[in-house]
Amino acid sequence: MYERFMKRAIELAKKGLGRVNPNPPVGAVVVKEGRIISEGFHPYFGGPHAERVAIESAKRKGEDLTGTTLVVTLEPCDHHGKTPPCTDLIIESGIKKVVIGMRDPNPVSGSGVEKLKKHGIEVVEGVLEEEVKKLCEFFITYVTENRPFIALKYASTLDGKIADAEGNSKWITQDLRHKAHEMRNVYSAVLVGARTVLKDDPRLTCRLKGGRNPTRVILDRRGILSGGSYRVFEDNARVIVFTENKEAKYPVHVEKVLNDCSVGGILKVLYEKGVDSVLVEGGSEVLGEFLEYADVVFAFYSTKVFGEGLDVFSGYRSSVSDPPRFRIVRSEHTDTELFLEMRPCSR
Ligand code: AOF
Ligand code: ZN
Repeated sequence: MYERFMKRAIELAKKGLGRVNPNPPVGAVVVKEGRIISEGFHPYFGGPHAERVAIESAKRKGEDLTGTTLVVTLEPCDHHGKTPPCTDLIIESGIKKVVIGMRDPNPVSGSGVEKLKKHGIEVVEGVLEEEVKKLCEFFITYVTENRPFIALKYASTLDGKIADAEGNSKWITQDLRHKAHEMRNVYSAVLVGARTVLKDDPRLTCRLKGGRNPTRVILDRRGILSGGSYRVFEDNARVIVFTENKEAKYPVHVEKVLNDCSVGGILKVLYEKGVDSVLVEGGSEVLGEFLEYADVVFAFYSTKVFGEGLDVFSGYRSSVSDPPRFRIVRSEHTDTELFLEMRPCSR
C-alpha cells in the first residue's frame, strides 16, 4: 500500500548519491488523502535532512499537515547533529503516521521510532526495506563496520587480461564506458596503484555532465611517483597518496599519508578521513590485494583475446578447493562486450 510512495522517496534519495557521503542518501514524501503534497531529499553533506525539506516545503505551500503521512526511506533521527532532530519537527507538525524503509543503523542517531510512538504517531516499518538497504549500502558499511564499502572495477579480455604483453590497457572495453563514469560520480574515492599512474597517466575524474570528481587515492608504497608530475595530481579533486617512503615528495595540495600500506592500514585511514566508499580500479596487483575485501565487483569483459598479458588479479593465489566465488546480480551486454555486477557468495 505504501510501496508506490516509498519508490518515489527512493528516487528522490538517489539525487543525493555522491553528494551526501558519508551521510546516507535519504528521500521523503508527505502524503495527504492518498496523494503526494510535498517532497524532499538530503541534498549534500551537512545539509538539511530529507524529512525537514519535505515538511518545510509543504508548509511553504500553506498545507495543513494535521493527519498526514510521512513516507521516508530512513528512520527519522532523534539527535542533535549538524541539524536538530527530525522527530521533534514531525511531532510538532501534526503528522499522524510515519512510514519508513529501514531503521537507522547509525548508533549515534537514537531511536526515532520509539520517540514517535511515544508521542502517539503510528509507525509502519520495513517498506521496500531491501531496496533501501541497497541504496544505503555505503552508509551501512561505514557506520556498522567502521570501514569504507569496497568495489573492484576492471576491464578484461575474454581470456582474463587487463593489459597486453607490453602493458597497454587503453580501450579494452568501450561500449559501456558511461557506467564507469557513473560509478566515479557516486563513489567517494577511486583508488589505483602507482604503476597504473606511471603507465596510463589517468585522470580518474568523472566526465559526466553535472558530475563530480571522486577523491583520488594513490597507493605508492615505495614512492616511485615522488617528484613527478601526473594528471592524477591535478588539483581538480582531492588527492591522497599512501606511501611507506618517508622521503617521498608530492605536490603541496596532495595529502601524503605515511602509513602501513596494507589493505587494512589503508582502510582504517580512509575511514578516519570520512571516506565511505572506494572504487578500486587497478592495476593488477592492487586488484589482487583487495580481492578478498570486495563488497562488489564490476567487471567489463571484451570478446578480444590477448593471450600473453597481465592477469586481472596478479599476485593472488587460490585453488580449486576453496576459491573466492561471486554471485552475478546484474548483467548487460552488447555484441562484443559484457558487463557483470557480482557480490561475494561468502557474504
Ligand atoms: C542525513 N540526511 O536526510 C537523514 C539523516 O550530522 P547530521 O545532523 O546531518 O546527521 C546525520 C545522521 O542523521 C545520519 O548519520 C543518519 O543517521 C541520520 N539521518 N541523515 O544525512 C537525512 N534523515
Ligand atoms: Zn534527521
